[in-house]
Amino acid sequence: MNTRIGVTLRLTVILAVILTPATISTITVPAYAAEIAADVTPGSSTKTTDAFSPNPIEANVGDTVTWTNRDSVPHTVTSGISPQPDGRFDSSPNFNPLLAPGATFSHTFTEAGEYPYFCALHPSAVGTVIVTAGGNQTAGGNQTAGGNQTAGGG
Ligand SMILES: [Cu+2]
Repeated sequence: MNTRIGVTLRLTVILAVILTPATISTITVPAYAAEIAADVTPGSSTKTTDAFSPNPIEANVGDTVTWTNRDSVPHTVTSGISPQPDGRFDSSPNFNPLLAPGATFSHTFTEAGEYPYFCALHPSAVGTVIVTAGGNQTAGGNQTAGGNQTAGGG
């Protein structure tokens, strides 16, 4: 009898913790995900860290980055430390399809971290996406407190 009551109380406490508004706002972070535009810049075939713009691209977990090829020749957006793809994202696996002039490539970042990438056709063209777990920033609630914003940097 006592054990059963104890279990019931414990479940109630657990449910109360799970259903608190703070927890819910953390879970729904992807609902505030942003769309971030980036460019493969004109003339990027002969560029290095200025081949992609902005560089670095700063995003929050859940955000989607869309690259547009603003150059007149094809390129790729390939994750990894140039020239070695790491398979995390790639506009052009095995160079197919190449990112033609005017074409776009999108990737949604679901984990915090630094994501180096490059053009597989022009390995000197490199960029970085920095993804932070700063989802609460957009939700607004914690923005004034500032705590989560700073913590997101690491
Ligand atoms: Cu290229």
